[in-house]
Amino acid sequence: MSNEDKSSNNVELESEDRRNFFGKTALIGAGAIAAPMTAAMFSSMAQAQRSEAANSPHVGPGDLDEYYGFWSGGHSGEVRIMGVPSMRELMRIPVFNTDSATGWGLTDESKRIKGDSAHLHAGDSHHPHMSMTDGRYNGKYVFINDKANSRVARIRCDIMKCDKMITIPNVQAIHGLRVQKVPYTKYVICNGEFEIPMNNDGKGGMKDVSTYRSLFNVIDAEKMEIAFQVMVDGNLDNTDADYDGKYFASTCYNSEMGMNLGDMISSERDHVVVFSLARCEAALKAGKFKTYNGNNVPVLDGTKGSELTRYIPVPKSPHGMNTSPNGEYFVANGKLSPTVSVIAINKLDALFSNSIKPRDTIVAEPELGLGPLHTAFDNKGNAYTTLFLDSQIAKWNVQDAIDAHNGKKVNYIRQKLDVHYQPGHNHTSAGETRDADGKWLIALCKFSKDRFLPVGPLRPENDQLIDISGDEMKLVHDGPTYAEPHDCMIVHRSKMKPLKIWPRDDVMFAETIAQAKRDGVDVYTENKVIRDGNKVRVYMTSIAPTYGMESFNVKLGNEVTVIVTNLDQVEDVTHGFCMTNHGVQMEIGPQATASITFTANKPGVQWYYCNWFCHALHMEMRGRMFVET
Ligand code: CUK
Ligand code: CUA
Repeated sequence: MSNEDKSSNNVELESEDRRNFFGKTALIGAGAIAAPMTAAMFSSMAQAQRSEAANSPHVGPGDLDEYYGFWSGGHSGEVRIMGVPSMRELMRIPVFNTDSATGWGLTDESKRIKGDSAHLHAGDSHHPHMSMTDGRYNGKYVFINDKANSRVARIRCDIMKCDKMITIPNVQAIHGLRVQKVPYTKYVICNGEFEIPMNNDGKGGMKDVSTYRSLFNVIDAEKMEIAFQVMVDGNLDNTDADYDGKYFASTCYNSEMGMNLGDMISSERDHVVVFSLARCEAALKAGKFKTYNGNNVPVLDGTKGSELTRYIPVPKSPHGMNTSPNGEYFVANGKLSPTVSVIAINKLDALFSNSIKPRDTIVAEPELGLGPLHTAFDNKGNAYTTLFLDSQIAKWNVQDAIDAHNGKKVNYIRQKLDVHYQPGHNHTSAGETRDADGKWLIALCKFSKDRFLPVGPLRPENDQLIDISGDEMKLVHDGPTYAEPHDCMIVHRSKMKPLKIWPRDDVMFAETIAQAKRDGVDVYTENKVIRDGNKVRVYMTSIAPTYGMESFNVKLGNEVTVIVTNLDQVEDVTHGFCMTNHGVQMEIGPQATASITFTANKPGVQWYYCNWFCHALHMEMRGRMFVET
C-alpha cells in the first residue's frame, strides 16, 4: 500500500478521527456527546463489502465483519458474539452463569431477571436462535435454552443482555430450541428431553416408567410465559419449525423409554413427532388439557393416536432437526443410522387428514456416512451434514437425493470434507432463514486434538470456518473455543441495530429507579445515603474518573445496596463498581443504573474502586466505606 494512494490517505485520516474520538472519551468524560457512526466505520464497512464479493475470510485490523455470529457457550452457560468471517470473539453475554466482569448473577437487576433461579450459578446453553419475521431474522431477540436447569432465556439484541429467564415446569432438561419462523416469532418452541413422572412429587411410583413423559413446550416469545405443553410418547431431542406457520417437528431418540444406554438404543426405529399448531391452539381454547404438579400450565395430550400430533418412524436415534430454507423439507439426522430422513412438509396436511401413512411423507433417506448429527443449507439446493464419527462434512444435493430415492441412478453426494475433529452442529450464513446465502459454513468440532498448542489435559474445541461459495467446500480457518459451543447462528449485520448508550428509561433498571423514587432520590443528580433499619442504600453517580461519593458510613452487619448511575454519555465509557473483600463487582454502562447488595461483614476501612478501565485517572477512581463496629 503506497502512501500516495488516496484511499489509504483517507483511511489514515479517518483512523486519526477514530483515535480522537476515543481520545475524547478518555480525557473529557462527562458532557461529551455520543458520536454517531464515524467515517472510519463507514469506510470499514465499504472495505468489508469489497471483501464480501471475494468471499475472503480475511478481515483486516479495524475492519468490520459482515456477519454477527451468536454462539452458545454450552456448559459455560453463556452466549458469545463472534464476528464472521474473522471468527473474532466480540463479546460474551452471561446468561445462566455468573460473571465476574459484568456482575451478572450478582447485581440486583440480574437477580430480578433470573427470578426463581437466581440462586443457581451454573447452566448448559445449547441452542441460540433469533426471532424472525416472515422467515427472516428481525434483530430483536436471541433465545437460548438451559439443559441443566430446564430454563429458557431471552437476550435483547439492542443491548445484547439477557432480559428474561423462565424455568419450565413439568419437564427436565430443556434441549432442542427453535423459534416460529412464519408469520413471525409468536412462539419459542423447545423440548423437555429427560422423561420424568408427570406428577414428579416423589410420592411412590418413581420407578414406574409408564408414568414418565417428555413434553414439547410452546412459549409466548414476547411475554416469556409458557403458553402450553404437549405430552408425547418417547423422549424429545431437537426441533424446528416450518415456513408456513403450521407445523413443528421434533426428533425422538428414545422411543423405547429405556432407562439405560442399552435399552435406549434397542429399537431399529425411533420417530419424528410433528405438531399441528392450529390443532394445539384449538385444543387449548376448547379447554382440552390437564395440569400437573400443582401449577396451572395447560398440558395437551399429543401421545400416539392424538389429533394434535403425527409420529413418523425414522431410523435409529435421530438427533438434529433442520428445515430447508426453501420451506420444503424437515431433515431428521440419523446419528446411529448413516442416513438422514427428508420429510416433505407439503405432505403433512395429508398425513394429518389420514389420507397417507406416516412413512409416505419421507421423500428421501440418503446415506451420508457415520454419525450424521446436524444439517445446514445453502441457497443452491445443497445440504451440509456433520458426520460425527467420520469427522467430516457431507455436502449433498437434496433434489438428487429425492431422485435417488425414486430409483434414479444419481450420486447425490457432492463432496466430503475432513474437519477436525468430531463435529456436532454446523451452520451456514443465514441458513435457517429465507436469506440463506450460501457463503459460509461453520463446523463446531467437539475435539481439537493436535490442531493447537497443547494447553494441558483440557483442550479447546475447534470452530472451523468453511467457504461454501464455490463448488467445493474450502476449510479456511481454525478457531479454538472454550467449552462448549453446541450450536450457532449467523446473521447479516444489516439486521442488527445495537444501541451505543443506555436509554435512561430502560426497563432493565426501572425497578431500581422506582426504589430510588420511593427513597426520594434522583439518581441522575443526587448522591445520598438512605438508612432503613438494618438496610443502607447508597446512591452515587459516576463520571470518569470519579464517583459522586468519596465515602460513606455503615454499621457492621448492615445490608448495603450500592446503586451507581453512570452519567457519562460517551460511547464505550463503562465504569465498574468493586467493593474490595466482599465479592462485589459490576458493570455500569454509559447512562445506565446498576445496583448490588451485600452484607458489610468486615469492620474498618473498605475501599471501593472502578474496575472497568475508563480514564487515565482510572486508578484514582475509588472511595471508602467506613464500617463501624
Ligand atoms: S445438540 Cu449438541 S451437538 Cu444440544 Cu443441538 Cu447436537
Ligand atoms: Cu471508572 Cu474506571
